[in-house]
Amino acid sequence: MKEMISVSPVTRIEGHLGVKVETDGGRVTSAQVVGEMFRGFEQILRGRDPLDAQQITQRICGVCPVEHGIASISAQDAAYGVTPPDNGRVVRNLIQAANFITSHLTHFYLLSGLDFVDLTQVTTYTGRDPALVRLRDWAKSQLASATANPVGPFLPQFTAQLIRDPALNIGVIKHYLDAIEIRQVGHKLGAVFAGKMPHAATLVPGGVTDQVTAIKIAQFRALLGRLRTFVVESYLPDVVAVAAAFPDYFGIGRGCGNFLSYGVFPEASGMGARFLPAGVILADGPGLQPLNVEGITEDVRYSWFSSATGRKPAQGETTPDPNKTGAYSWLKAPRYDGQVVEVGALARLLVAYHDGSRPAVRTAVDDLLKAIGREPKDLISMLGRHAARALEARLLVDRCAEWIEQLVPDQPAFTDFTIPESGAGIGLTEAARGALGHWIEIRGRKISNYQCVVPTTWNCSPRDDRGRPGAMETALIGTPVADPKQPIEVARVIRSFDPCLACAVH
Ligand code: NFE
Ligand code: MG
Repeated sequence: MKEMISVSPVTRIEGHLGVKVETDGGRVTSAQVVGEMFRGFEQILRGRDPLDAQQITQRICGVCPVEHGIASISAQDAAYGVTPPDNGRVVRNLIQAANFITSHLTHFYLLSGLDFVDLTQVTTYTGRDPALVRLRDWAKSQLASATANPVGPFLPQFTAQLIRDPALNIGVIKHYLDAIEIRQVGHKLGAVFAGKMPHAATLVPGGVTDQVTAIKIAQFRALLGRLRTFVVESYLPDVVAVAAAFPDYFGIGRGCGNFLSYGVFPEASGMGARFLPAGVILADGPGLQPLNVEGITEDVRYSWFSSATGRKPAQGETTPDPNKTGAYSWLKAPRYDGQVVEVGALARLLVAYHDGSRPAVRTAVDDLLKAIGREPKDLISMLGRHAARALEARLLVDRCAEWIEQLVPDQPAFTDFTIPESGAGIGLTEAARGALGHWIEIRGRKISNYQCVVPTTWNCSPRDDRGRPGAMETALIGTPVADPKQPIEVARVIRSFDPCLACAVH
């Protein structure tokens, strides 16, 4: 029997997302992923001073502002022909890595956690952990009051099989509460060199405006240690345990099998070798291929834009048309060599794994696969995306400990530059959610065009000009749905991408 299921709005994500799926015989046969609002940052930037760009684009999002700032200043570095000194490059990496780690643990516990844990078990908690005791007493009082919306923001939730092992369940709930505190530590870590978080004040072309001092290095080390303890002792083990509790989800939400990464965290002067490398893997291709920036285009046939379709971002246009016939989303449809690709931590990890030149990544992936008794191909799944984020957080807490020792106190972190009369630049980096690119064009020392191609635009894109569904639309196809009124399986696949629609529609 065919059923239409609409999940709109999708909660516990960032931004305005609606998902419609059709099922037949209890499985999804087609999906429409809808970006439900328009924002217009690319219009706002036109005619402005280029140095406004890294501050304005950071306001695209409160979750990944640093990455928009880095993409913007990298595009400007290229347009101005300026190279940050090593201190500037390393400080940028540290601010960006702090944002990745904070974002990943926030996503697993605060956004996705309630898809797995059974909160009602807290009401029978008999232990002495003060945070759990407070939660228990509060939950009991809420449930006793039996209002229409009991125990928000935790309930109501879709009825589903949740974690069955009571010890694991209460342990993950405890870490959910810890994560609320720990993400403050993550923001403080970023703010050591960003001046403030979430929107970094110190990011500029040529490096950073902050000064590297011995005191800041010591502050960073101390905060990193706290974050590291949580990632190593709670986050990664919880993801492994949750994966063991929901083994079916290694076979659900597999998606298109095409992956793209721009690479991130340059470890040599200029934008040279990146800790996580750039590359493309196509399911029916010869394996890992080098990234060709010229392969990136954006289609708009099914998007509410009247501007030209199939453009490369450097020539991109953004003209909204809310009445366009046949369109169903405010996202454009980015494609690589005409192919649908998935971006994100899983793409970065697979590219780095196949690249083979990063022993730390290979060892971390192999150790994880051994711990969960899986093969690399199993990572291409709903659970694989969660595992990739946790592994990346683990790799980054260790790498940050090495980067911080590379800073030289009281040495410059900024190289001066002049803004040319006209010019252009591309800034390619990775945000927590995947490949992020900014394209800037300057005429008369003002921004004449600015185009952003954003991770969730890749992942949540609508159909392209040839009618092929986007990465999340593809991943939803085949998903089993036991009860159309409680489509938890669909929600779990959606959240495995960690979508941010605020970014995607920019
Ligand atoms: Ni608004 Fe973002 C990240 C970017 S996702 S969170 O990570 O860029 O599209
Ligand atoms: Mg754009």
